[in-house]
Amino acid sequence: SLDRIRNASLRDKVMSAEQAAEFVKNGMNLAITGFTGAGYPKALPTAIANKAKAAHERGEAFSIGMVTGASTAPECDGVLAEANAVHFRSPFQSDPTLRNNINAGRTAYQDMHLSHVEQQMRQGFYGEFDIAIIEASGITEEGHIIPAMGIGHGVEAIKCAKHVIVEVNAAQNAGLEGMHDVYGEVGLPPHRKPIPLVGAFDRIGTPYIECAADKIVAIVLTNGGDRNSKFADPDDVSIRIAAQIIDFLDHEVKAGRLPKSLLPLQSGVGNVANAVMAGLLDAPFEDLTGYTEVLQDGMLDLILAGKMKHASATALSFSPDALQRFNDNIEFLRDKLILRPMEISNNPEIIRRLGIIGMNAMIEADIYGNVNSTHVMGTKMMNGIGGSGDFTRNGFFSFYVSPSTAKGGAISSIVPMVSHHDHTEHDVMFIVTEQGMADLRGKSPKQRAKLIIENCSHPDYRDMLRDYYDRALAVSEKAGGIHTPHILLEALSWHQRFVETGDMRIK
Ligand code: 0RQ
Repeated sequence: SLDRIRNASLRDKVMSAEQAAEFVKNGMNLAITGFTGAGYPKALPTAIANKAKAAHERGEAFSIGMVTGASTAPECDGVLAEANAVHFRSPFQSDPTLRNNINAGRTAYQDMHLSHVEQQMRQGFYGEFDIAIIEASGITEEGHIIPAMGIGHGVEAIKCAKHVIVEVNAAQNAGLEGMHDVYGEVGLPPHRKPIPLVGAFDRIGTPYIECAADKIVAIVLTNGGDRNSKFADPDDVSIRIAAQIIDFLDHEVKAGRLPKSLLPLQSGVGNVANAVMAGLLDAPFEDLTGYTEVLQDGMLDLILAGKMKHASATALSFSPDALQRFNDNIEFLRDKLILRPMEISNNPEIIRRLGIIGMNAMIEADIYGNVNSTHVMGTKMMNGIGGSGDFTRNGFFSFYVSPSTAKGGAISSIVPMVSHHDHTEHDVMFIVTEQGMADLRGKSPKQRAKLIIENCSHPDYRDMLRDYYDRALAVSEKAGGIHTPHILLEALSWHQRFVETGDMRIK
């Protein structure tokens, strides 16, 4: 697979992952590509993890700081976490071992909006980056890097790191070349200009990432697939959630408030998000478009079915079957898919301009429409906010979806007060569970509470929520402030009860 490196002089830099890992020293700060199981390095993390394990056996310290695009995979985050080799991690993860290290206090984790990552790297908020590790599908004659299934923060990683290690992965389809649109001119204030993207499918950059040859210290050849997890077939709950969103959008089209092609769609990760996309296959819309961060099976199938004209993302995250469909149809897809840096896919300026319809999953919402996407019972990190905030704050519509209960009914996803705030009542426009939908636009907190309790909560919890709300109204009236009624000492008691008894319901 040396022929993937078309620049002959760079072939001299090819070495084993173990040799390349020698550049990585204890305490270094690394920018490593990877976005929701796509575009992460396949070989170096294991080589670094082995170095860490050997050092730890000798009684020496060894750990790295690590900033990625988003989540990676067992052979990246997983192996490094397992070797206890990560002292700092940002901005999004979903690996069980790493999550345990974060929740056990072994890894410091900064969870933040993905649209902020590159500007904060550029500005030096993370300190200096010693090394960038980039997955590529090839290198051009000029020595430019052709990314693989995701770009994420790769452009900025190369710009700001002192040295670059490239993993050239021959398992990635060579036909990816040309699908990327690399725009790296966002810059820093006060010298910023408008980003010249006015349509979801505009091309504004180059199909490769420029990298000075002398920055590249090592190239490692790999031949392995991405994470490619399988999706569950949409279950009854996901199908009911999806159907309500589609009905609502259809209603808006019929009322003349949305075009028949809707507005560009963003969809979060997970089974419900995928079910919404699957539901759109049979919906009465035409020429749909996507402007999202992760593009999963559902959007791919909309494109292959001719329902969606084109889509833009920062990463392609497919199940094994969908990857096969992608590879089989890459010529057809070439002018229908664009991969961009996440600073562009998640850019507030563009999301606002295009009027994105954002759909993301949540852990819980409260009766006023505040949403928690990240923390279980207020303290335990799940994955992170990812790009959900970028799309919620700036989208034209922002939907939050969840089953109305979790853990077999022991947890209500609708609670008196969220145990952690990620998206505030000021941003969230729709809450949808399998029970129903609450349209929160143009509503006061008390109007919202009625809608969320009556439409979205599970019947097992509805009377408890009504009771809380009625008493909160009385208590807050006495206290002289009923704009957002609460009984402060009771507002989080449902979570406390779950922590103590394993159930939010009163026995
Ligand atoms: O746990 O796997 O142990 O059973 O959370 O829940 O219902 O399968 O839903 O996979 O869509 O995940 C918010 C975590 C939802 C995800 C979250 C438990 C539940 C289960 C998963 P188990 P589901 P999903 C694009 C946008 C933030 C980032 C984001 C997420 C597990 O969507 O990380 O949106 N979002 N990015 O049992 C306790 C509750 C719970 C709960 C669910 N109320 N209390 N546990 N669970 N609700 C992507 C990027 O930005 C990169």
